[in-house]
Amino acid sequence: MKKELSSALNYALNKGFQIHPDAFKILDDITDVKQLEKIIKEIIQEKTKQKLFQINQDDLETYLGIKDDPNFHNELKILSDVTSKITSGEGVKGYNALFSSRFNKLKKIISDRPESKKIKSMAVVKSKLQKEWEVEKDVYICGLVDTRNAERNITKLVLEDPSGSLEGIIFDEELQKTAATLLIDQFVMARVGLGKNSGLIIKDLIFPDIPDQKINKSESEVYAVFLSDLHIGSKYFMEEELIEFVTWLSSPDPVARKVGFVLIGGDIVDGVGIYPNQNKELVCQTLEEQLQKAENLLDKISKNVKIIIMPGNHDPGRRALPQPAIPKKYNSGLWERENIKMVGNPALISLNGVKVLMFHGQSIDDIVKTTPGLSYDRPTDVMKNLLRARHLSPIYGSSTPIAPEVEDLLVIEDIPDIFHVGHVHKAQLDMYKGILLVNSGSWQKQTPFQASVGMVPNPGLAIIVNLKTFQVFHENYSSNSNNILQS
Ligand code: D5M
Ligand code: ZN
Ligand code: FE
Repeated sequence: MKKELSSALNYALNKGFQIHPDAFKILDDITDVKQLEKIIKEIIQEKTKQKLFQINQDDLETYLGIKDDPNFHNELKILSDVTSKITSGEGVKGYNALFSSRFNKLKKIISDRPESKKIKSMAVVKSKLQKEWEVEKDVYICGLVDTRNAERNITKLVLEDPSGSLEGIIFDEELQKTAATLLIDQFVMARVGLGKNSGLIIKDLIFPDIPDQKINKSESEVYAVFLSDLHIGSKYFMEEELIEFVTWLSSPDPVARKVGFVLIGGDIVDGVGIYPNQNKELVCQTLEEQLQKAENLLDKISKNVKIIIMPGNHDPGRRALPQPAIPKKYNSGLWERENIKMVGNPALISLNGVKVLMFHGQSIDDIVKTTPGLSYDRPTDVMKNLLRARHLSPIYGSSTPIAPEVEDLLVIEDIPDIFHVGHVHKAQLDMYKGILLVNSGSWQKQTPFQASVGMVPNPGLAIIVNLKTFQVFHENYSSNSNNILQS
């Protein structure tokens, strides 16, 4: 018997464990001493929890991934990826096309509502205004929000459709609160009536929103891990913790054994030249080095697990939304891996039939700036606003760059079962109309910039969802014990 094997055996015996002869044969074939010790320790740790004190062939086969669980099924489908749809439209004409595509797509979405039959164009309502139409006959208009102004005790709203724009006044207090959540350039429908002096009064605001629907679940038990904002290459990337998590993923832990998918929602690397003097905070100075490090890390994950990589604002490709997948020229290894799928931002994927909408979440920056009551501390509230607006990044011309695509690829056309966002480095969970909202936090410690603006991240949390039951788990690898998930 090899010396290492006999010491591993003694270790097991001392812990009160027996090793079955069939298990012994498998162990005898393992030549890597470190691996041998690790396997024994981890299996013992796990089986002690289960109060089972024999190591048998099955334990080793499961641990080593030799045995395939016949019920393990992890089917990945890419339902929609912007990468292939991106064109390079440019200039004002491009933006006209973008907004008209946005308007048309959202008008179609809202046409499921009965009120939509009474929608009149701005041009028609304008001509009616000139003729002083009957007050009791309210009509509906719909358009993109041009301006929103709260003045003393009224709110003024200008909406625009392809035929023109109209200003309406809101007097009702509750409705003014609803109007305060409207984002510039978002689509909304309004019930309007004629006020004094031929002005328009807005009496109701109707959002495209999410209708009641049935959520898809996986038939078999399989878990998905939600990650984002790794910032590999940054001095503040929590490399040790992420390696520890990835090691756990290949451990015999019963939850880990059922993980079939790992989703990475952007900012996988810290990038180069993203902010001033970034090079002083980088340990890998090139994109190639950063992505190589990412590849090495992901290589430790079992090839049975499907990994989806979507870019964020720190990753290479293009800055403006929608973003294509991280180009192959920076790292062909990731593109060539059988179990890795590179997608654009946003992307709609299906995991055993469960639809997941992945979006990095850059628009959150603009939304928290302009919407009263929203903050970086509650990103899932912002995510609810996006779902209500059925758009991932409504505000044009603020800090989130939007490309002049002919088709607006940021409209939420298909309703997901899970909405996965990152960017704000704050892990958080919530539900909205049956949709599970996941903000997957980060694996980067607080940066000096974040400290300077008082942003407190909760990094080092891996959110894990059982796709059969939608039960959520989390693995905590942060040094901060107060690092709890808020929901
Ligand atoms: O963004 C991480 C978080 O930090 C996100 O909530 C936005 C915020 N952030 C990042 N840069 C800025 C600037 N320049 N102003 C305001 N807020 C910022 P990340 O994409 O990981 O850098
Ligand atoms: Zn980030
Ligand atoms: Fe980001």
